[in-house]
Order: sequence, then C-alpha cells, then structure tokens
Amino acid sequence: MFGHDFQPAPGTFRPGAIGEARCRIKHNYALMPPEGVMPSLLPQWRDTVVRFLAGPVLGAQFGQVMLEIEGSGGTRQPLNDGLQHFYYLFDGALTLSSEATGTVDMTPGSFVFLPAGETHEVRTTDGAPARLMDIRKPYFAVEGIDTPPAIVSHRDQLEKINHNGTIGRTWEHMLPFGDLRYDFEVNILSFEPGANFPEIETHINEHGLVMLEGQGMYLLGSDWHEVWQEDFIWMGAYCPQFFYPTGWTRSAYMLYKNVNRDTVFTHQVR
Ligand code: UGY
Ligand code: MN
Repeated sequence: MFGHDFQPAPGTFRPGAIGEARCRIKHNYALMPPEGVMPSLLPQWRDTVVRFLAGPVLGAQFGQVMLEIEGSGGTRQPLNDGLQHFYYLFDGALTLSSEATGTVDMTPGSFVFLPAGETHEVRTTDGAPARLMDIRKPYFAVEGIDTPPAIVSHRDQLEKINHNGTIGRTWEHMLPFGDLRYDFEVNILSFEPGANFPEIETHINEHGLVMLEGQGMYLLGSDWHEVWQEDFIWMGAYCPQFFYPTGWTRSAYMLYKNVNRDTVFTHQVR
C-alpha cells in the first residue's frame, strides 16, 4: 500500500512524508518539489509571497525566485538592486515598467530581460493574482563587449530549433543564442516521448531548471530522480546530468545557464 492510498481524517496528514519526499540537497545539485518550498516575504514587494529556489547560500552563482503576487500586489517602490533580471510570467496579468522597456503588458508566457541596474516596477493589471519567475544575476562585464539591451517578448514568438538533429527535441532561446553581450541564457527544452540526451553532460555551467510540462527521470551526479511539472532543480558546475522523459506526453523545462564567459580565479595563480 502506498502513502497516497490512505484517506486521512480532515486536518491530519497521510503517512509517508519522509519515505515519499523527493527533495534532495547535495553539494552540487538540489531537487526541490514546490510543496516543500516555504513562503517568504520581502520588503520591496507588497502583498507578494516569495518562494526562494536558488541563491548563493545554496551554492549557486545566480538567484531564482517564484513571486506569487496577489491582486493588490507588486513592487512597493521602483526596484533597483544592481542585478540583471529575467522575468517570466507563469499565470495572471501584469504590467512591468522601466525606462528601457516602457510599460509592458505581460500575459502568461511573456518574458522581460532587464540589464543590470535598470530601475523597474511591477503591478497586477486585472486585480487577479499572478505568478512571476525572477532569475537575477550580477553582470559579468568584459572589456570591449557592449552591455546587453533589454528584451520584451513572448514564448509564442520563439522559434523551435533542433540543434543536434536528435529526433523529438527542440530548444526555444529566450535570450539571443551566441550573443556575447549576454552572460546567461534561458531556454525551453522540449522532449517528445522516447527522446533523450545523446550523452551524459558534464560542464562548467550551472543550471536552474523549472519543469513546465510532463515528467521524466533526471540523472543528477550519480542519482536518478523522478521529476514532474513545477519541480525545481539546481545543477552546480560539473554536475553530471541526463534526462529521459517518461509517460506519453511531451516533457519540457525552462533552463537557466551561465554562458559566454571565462573561468573565474578566486585565488592568485602562480
Ligand atoms: O544546454 C544544456 O546544458 C542542457 N542540454 N542541459 C540540460 O538540459 N540539463
Ligand atoms: Mn546542461
């Protein structure tokens, strides 16, 4: 009998909270199903619950949060933390305003990239709640390379590209692929049933992954994990990784990746 077969009395819980928990935090990866990510508040956001997914305390070089904004919520005052921001709207309707973008009406699937230090404000538009993902990162400037311009777009406008010709796979690039002004990518990777990676990846780049559709088995380090819609995964540098979709529907995830920059040395090398 499985824990989910028990019918608990109102106000009580099923057995199995420990045995069935999928959450794992390891030195170079984390799997965090959404039900275990507790709510926080932040002074700069009004009537908004913040779910912290990745940040430096985890070992990540970037931050990722899900903002659950009530109908009356939004930024309390113009926000400027000196970081780059990538906002993606999951649900609801919002306006985002900044000098670089003007006032943008966001609907589910809309995304906005703001370069470092761009002051901005966010408001709900129809008084209904919204869910907004925010990826933040300090900009890694390189002499001779221009800083990246802001981007306003929608998932509907993205081309589906198959980079390596493997059957049943596509990439949607939300930031321009191969444009050296940007120091990170956010891509949507899709897998038809039966498709998988051509090999186990091990690379210096880290990832923040949100499952958008479907389900599958993720190899992280040397451990296999079953994952599905709404799960979050952080993969640190050099974490071996591989994905098999399972079930009969397409699986897709949104993936942050730091790119286009050299190794950072924190100690003097002689
Ligand atoms: O581009 C990537 O690094 C990607 N293929 N990794 C991943 O999906 N875990
Ligand atoms: Mn990868």
